[in-house]
Amino acid sequence: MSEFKKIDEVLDKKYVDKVIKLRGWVYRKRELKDIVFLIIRDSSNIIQCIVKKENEDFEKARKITTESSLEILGVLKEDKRAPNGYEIEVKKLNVYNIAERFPITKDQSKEFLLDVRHLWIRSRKMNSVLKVRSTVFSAIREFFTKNGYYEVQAPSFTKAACEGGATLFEVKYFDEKVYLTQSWQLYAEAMIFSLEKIFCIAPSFRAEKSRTRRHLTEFWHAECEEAWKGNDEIMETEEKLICYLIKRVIEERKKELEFLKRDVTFLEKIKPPFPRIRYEEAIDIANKNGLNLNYKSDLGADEERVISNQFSTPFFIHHYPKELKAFYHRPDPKDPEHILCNDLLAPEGYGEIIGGGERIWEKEVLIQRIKEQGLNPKDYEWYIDLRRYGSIPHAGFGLGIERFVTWICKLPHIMDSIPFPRTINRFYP
Ligand code: NSS
Repeated sequence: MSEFKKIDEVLDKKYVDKVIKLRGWVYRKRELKDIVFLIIRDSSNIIQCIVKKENEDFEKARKITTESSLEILGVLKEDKRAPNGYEIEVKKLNVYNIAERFPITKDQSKEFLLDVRHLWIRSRKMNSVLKVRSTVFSAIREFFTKNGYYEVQAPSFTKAACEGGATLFEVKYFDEKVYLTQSWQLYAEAMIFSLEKIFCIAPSFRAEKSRTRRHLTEFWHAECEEAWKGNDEIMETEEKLICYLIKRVIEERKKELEFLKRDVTFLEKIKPPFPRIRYEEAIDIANKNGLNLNYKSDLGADEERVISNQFSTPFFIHHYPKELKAFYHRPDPKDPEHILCNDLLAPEGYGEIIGGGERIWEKEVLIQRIKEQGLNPKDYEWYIDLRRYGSIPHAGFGLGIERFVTWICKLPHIMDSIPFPRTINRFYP
């Protein structure tokens, strides 16, 4: 066991008047004639430390700058005026590095904070978001493994589009041209013939030219594929996953949600089943709220915001017109102009967080849909093969992890939900 404690651990009556050792960084510093106040941060929290003039390290403390790294030995005291109600009277101070003038001061522009992202991730806001994000990743794994799914991986270099050619990133692959994957899905559909219930957490890449609050060019995708399921049943899995993630985030990260000023009681009220509305009903809701759409209109960020503002729980939109979605979605045999697909939208204006549905499992229908979408069946030979050898009904979905984290933390922009965001004009640092 390390002799050093974490700040969160010592914010406790049982350590009052005890000698403790901490290490971390200087979050703020204030100096009076006879006393230096240092607010120290570590990964867990912040605490006020005081160094008095009679301390032999007083001069050292005066030279300390914001973000300097140090370790201290001191005695914990209760003090109502201090942040978190405790402070440490420093007895000994050891400095690792006196930081140069830290470029981040109050009231910096969003653009500047993105330029110095490697430093901004130390902020308390980013610290809280990253902890929520960490919980979301582990909760996704918990959910799927507890429910009998195998974790598998798919390649990132691919030869054909899954989600439309417009957002493919080309990569020179020796003398060939390949693309960065948009989704594991086509490979997942092959793997269910071996494992039946599978999931994956991996980055997906999309050359998104749209500058919206919800598009990244590299995002983390939690995807699931399952044999023997249809659209209705996969929606059930999606809502169970989302409820599980909300529950785990509230259990583990209430403090962080509160720091981010997220209304936790709003999240606590979310319960399955989620409302399921047909695409046409979604269009009607949009039109009642000031838009002017028709029954073939695509729903982008703006339209989804209007619709999702009318809900206080996540909800599904299903049965989109077949022209609006990727080739692999299964047309409803009772209504072939519409497909057995679903988008799960977060409320409060956030919009789509999951896209999923039932896959075409009949070979002829698949070839026809590939052609209708202007794609070449030759590029999908191995995928069509899956309909030749023991084809079965199956369904799946993909959750955009940053979209989910953005909503659960109620962040204004998707870039706040990932440590180093990638967008059309942002790939540094
Ligand atoms: O295009 S999707 O709606 N669907 C698929 O990729 C399916 N092949 C998934 C599957 O069934 N296995 O994307 C799924 C989700 C979508 O709902 C968003 O939450 C997220 O992936 N997504 C994104 N997040 C951030 N940035 C971008 N550009 C982005 N595109 C999709």
